[in-house]
This record gives sequence, structure tokens and C-alpha cells, in this order.
Amino acid sequence: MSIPRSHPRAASLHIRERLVDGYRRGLVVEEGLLAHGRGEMFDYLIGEKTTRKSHDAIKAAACMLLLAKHPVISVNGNFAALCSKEIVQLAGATGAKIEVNLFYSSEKRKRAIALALKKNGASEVLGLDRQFSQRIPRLDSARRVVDERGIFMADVVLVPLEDGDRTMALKKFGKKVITFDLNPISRTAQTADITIVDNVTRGMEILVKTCKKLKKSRLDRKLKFDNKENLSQSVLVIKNRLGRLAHA
Ligand code: PTJ
Repeated sequence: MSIPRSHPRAASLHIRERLVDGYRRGLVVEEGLLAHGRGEMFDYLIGEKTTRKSHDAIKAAACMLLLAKHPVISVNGNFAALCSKEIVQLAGATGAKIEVNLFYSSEKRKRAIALALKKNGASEVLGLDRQFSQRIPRLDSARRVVDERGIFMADVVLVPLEDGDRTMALKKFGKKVITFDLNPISRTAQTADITIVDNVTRGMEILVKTCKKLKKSRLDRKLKFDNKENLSQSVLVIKNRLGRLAHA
């Protein structure tokens, strides 16, 4: 079904279509469709736009990625379906490696995701060759299996649409974690070093532009960013918006 341009929720419906298309192409797992619904709900609550606080988090994330020695972008099914092009652009702008890492792991889906990334220009996609498999300690899910050339040796990892366990395990393993999560109170959001409370479909584009704009040589190595404070402000964005709607 084609979505009429005049439909008041056309933008959101188009994003949903991209995810459904990703499901049909074997990138996204059924549970990913549910995860997207959860995200849509929080997007609705923040007003479906990148807030000032999310812009601050994106700037901090860009600095952290540019200053990293071994940055890695971790890609799951939903992220690949929504942002393959931007993932490749971000890798180009920061020198980050791209690694497929799935919660509901399957070799077939890993290959489909790698193919989608390569079609968008990725020259190398890690996480597929078992010869390089390593394990993140203190993690039971399939996500513990990582690539020794990628997440295993990374200092900074971007892990969007994540489950809380891995964020915690990565932190305990000494990694700096950046995430995109529309839910500011999720365990991932609360555990990461930098949480961008924004839809990846908007936020990734801004993150790529910001990385291209910032000059590495001029970056302040002492990154000042208070994630807890930024998350509190994001919760207040929702509270204040609901307050305004209740009194409209
Ligand atoms: O592809 P796999 O096998 O690795 O599985 C991936 C999913 C997403 C199914 C898995 O990681 C999962 O179950 O995630 P959760 O625990 O549902 O968490 C997803 C989080 O991402 C939730 O807090 C959502 O609010 C948030 N989210 C969903 N869609 C978006 C989003 N955040 C930003 N942008 C979105 N488009």
C-alpha cells in the first residue's frame, strides 16, 4: 500500500515500511518489529524531533568517536534496515570499523546484513568470520561473540537499539559505549557513557554531518558530558510535553 503524502503520520509510516522491508529481506527479526513499536511510542512522546539535549549528546558522541583509537559501529538488524547508508558514511567520517552483532544470532541474517552494508559502500564488515571470534566476559546472550579485530579490541563502541546486558558487559570490559535509544529510562540508556535519545533515522544523519564538520585536531580531549543529567533533561522533555498536551 502506498502511503499518501498528505497523511499526517506519513514520515513515521515510511520509517515503519523501511523496517518491514528489512524484515522481508531477512535483515530484521520479528522481535525487531516489536522493538520498533516501542521506539515509535517514545518518539511520539518526545515530539518526533531531535531535541536540544539530543543535539548536545550527538556532539559529544562525535567528539568521542573522532578521538577514539579503535572506534567500532555495532550493527543489528533494525539498525541495518533503517540506516545502512549512514552507517557506512559514519565509518568513513570517523575511521570506525563496522561489525555485525546480533541478539537473535543467525549466520544467514549476518550475511544479509553484511550484504546490505556492502551495497551501500562498506569495504569491510566484521563479525562474520568465526576464525576471529572472541567472547566478551560476563555476558550470556549471543551478543557475547565478537570479532577480535573489532569490538573485542575497540576503545569506543556505538551500540544502537541495544539490550542493557551487553552495554553493562562492554562497560565492565573497559569500553566506552555510545548508544541511540529513544527510551531515556531503559537500562542501556542509563548505563551508556553517551545516550542519544533520538530516532536513529534522524540522529544518524546529524551525527554524520557533525563528525564531518568537527576538526579532529581542534577537539578538546577532556570531553565534558554528563549522561545522567542529559537523560534527566530528556525525561523532563517528555513530562513537560505531556503537561502541555494535558492543558491544551
Ligand atoms: O537484530 P537483533 O537480533 O540484534 O535484535 C535487535 C532487537 C532490537 C530486537 C533487540 O536488540 C531488542 O530486543 O532490543 P530492545 O531490548 O527491544 O531495545 C530496543 C530499544 O531501542 C528500545 O528501548 C526502543 O525504545 C529503542 N528503539 C527502537 N527503535 C528505535 C529505538 N531507538 C532509536 N531509534 C529507533 N528507531
